[in-house]
Amino acid sequence: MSVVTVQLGQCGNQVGLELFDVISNDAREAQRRTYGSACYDRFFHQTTNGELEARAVLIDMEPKVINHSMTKAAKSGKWRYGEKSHFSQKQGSGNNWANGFCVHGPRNKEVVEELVRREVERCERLAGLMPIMSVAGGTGSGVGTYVTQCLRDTFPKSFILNHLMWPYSTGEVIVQNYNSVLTLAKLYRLSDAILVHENNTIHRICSQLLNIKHITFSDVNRVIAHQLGSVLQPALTQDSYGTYSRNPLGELVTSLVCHPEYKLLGVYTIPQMPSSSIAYSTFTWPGLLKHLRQMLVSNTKMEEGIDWQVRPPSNFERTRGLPTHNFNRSLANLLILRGKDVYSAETGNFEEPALYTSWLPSNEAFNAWKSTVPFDKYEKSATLVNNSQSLLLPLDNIVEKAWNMFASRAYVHQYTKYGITEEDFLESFTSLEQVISSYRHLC
Ligand SMILES: Nc1nc2c(ncn2[C@@H]2O[C@H](COP(=O)(O)OP(=O)(O)OP(=O)(O)O)[C@@H](O)[C@H]2O)c(=O)[nH]1
Ligand SMILES: [Mg+2]
Repeated sequence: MSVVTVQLGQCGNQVGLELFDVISNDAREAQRRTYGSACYDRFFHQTTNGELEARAVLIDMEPKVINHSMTKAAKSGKWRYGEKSHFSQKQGSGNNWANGFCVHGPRNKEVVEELVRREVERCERLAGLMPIMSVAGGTGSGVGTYVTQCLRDTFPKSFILNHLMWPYSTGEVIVQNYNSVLTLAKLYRLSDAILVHENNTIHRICSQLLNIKHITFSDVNRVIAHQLGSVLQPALTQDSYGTYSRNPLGELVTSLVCHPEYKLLGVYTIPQMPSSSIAYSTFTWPGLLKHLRQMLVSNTKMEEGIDWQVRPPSNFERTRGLPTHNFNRSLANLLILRGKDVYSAETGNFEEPALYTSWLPSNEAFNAWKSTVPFDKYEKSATLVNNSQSLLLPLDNIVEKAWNMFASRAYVHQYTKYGITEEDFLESFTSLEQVISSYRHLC
C-alpha cells in the first residue's frame, strides 16, 4: 500500500526532500538484500521508462523552495518529483496563519485537491496521506491546516498522519506561537495522529551526537528523515510474522492512538552518530534497548546525558498514586528494530505495566515491528514511536507564550483582518488546554 505525501511551505518541502532521499537510498540497499519492490511502492511509482517518481504533492505560496527541491531530486539521478505535481504562487503567507488558512488555502483549493487526487489515483492501494509542514510559518501551518481539512472531507476514510515541525523555542518568527496554537487546535480534530519533531531537540542531536559545527536546515532535516524513514520503511509486524506491515500509517495509528484525546506522537532513535564513526562501532541489542528504554522513561531524545535516576513508579507508589519525579508516562509505544540478529532482541522491558497508564493493558499498549534489513548504514538500530507525556512541556510552553501575547492582544489585528476572530483564538486555547490537562493527568 502506498502513502501520498503532501509537502507544504518551506519546511515541508525541505524535510520532504530529505525523506524521499533517505528512503530511496535505503530502498535501493534493501532491494539488493531482500524485500523486493515493497519499499519502493510505498513512496514511489515507476514511470514507463523505469524512473522513480515520488508519490508527493509539493505546495508553497512562493516558488523558490519547490524549484530547489525539484532540481535537487532530479540531480540525485535516483529519483525525482513528478513534473506536474507541484503548485506555487508568487508570494508567501508572510508567517501569518490567517493569511494561509483564510486566503491562500480557499483560493487554491481546487488546484491543490486535483493534484492530490491525481496522486492518489496513481496508487494501486492507498495507505493514507501524510502532510508535512512546520507549525510556525504561514503557508505550512495555515495552508497546511486548510489542506488537511480538505483532505479529511475528500478522503473521509483514509488515514491522515500530519508530520509537524515545532519551532525553535527562541524562534525567528515573532508570531510563531500564535501560528502553532491555531494549527494544533484545528489539526487535533482533523488528523488521526500528529507526529512531532522539535527543532530544538534535533539541533542538539546534530551538535552533540553528530558533532556538526555549523548546523544547517539540511543537517537537521537529514536527522528527521532518518528517524521518519526508520519508522516508515517496511518491517514485519509482530502478530503477522512473515508478512510486512501492509499499511504503515494505519498500523501506526491503530497501535498508538487509542483515544481521540491523545494524538501527539514523538520519536526516539538509537544509535545516531557521524557516518565516519559507524564502521568503528559495535552495538548489542541489550545495550541499545536498555538505553532506549531509559531515554523513554526520562524523556531524553539523545543517548547522551540520559538521567538514569528517573524510574517508573513501584507497585507501592502506583497503588497510592505517589508522584515519581520526571517520569514520562506512556499511553502506547511502537518499537521498530532493524538489522542483524533482530529476532534475538529481547523487548520485554518495554512491556512493563509501570511504564503505562493503568487503563490500557501493557500488551495492547506495546507493539514491535522488526526487519532483518539494516537501515541507513547502521548494522543495528532501534526507533521508538511514542504516545506519552513527552510533548506536554513543549506544548505547554507554546500555549503559555501565545497566551501571554494574546492577553495584550499583540499582533491580533493581523489575524482579524483576514477573518480570524478573537473567539477563534480563545477556542484554540481552550481545546489545547484540554489536551495539556489530559496528558498531564495520565495515570
Ligand atoms: N527542521 C526544519 N525547520 C524549518 C525548515 N525551514 C523552516 N523551518 C522552520 O519552520 C518555521 C518557519 O516556517 P516555514 O516553513 O519557513 O514557513 P512557510 O510554511 O514557508 O510559510 P511562509 O513563508 O510564511 O509562507 C520556523 O520555525 C523554522 O525554524 C527546514 O528546512 N527544516
Ligand atoms: Mg515560506
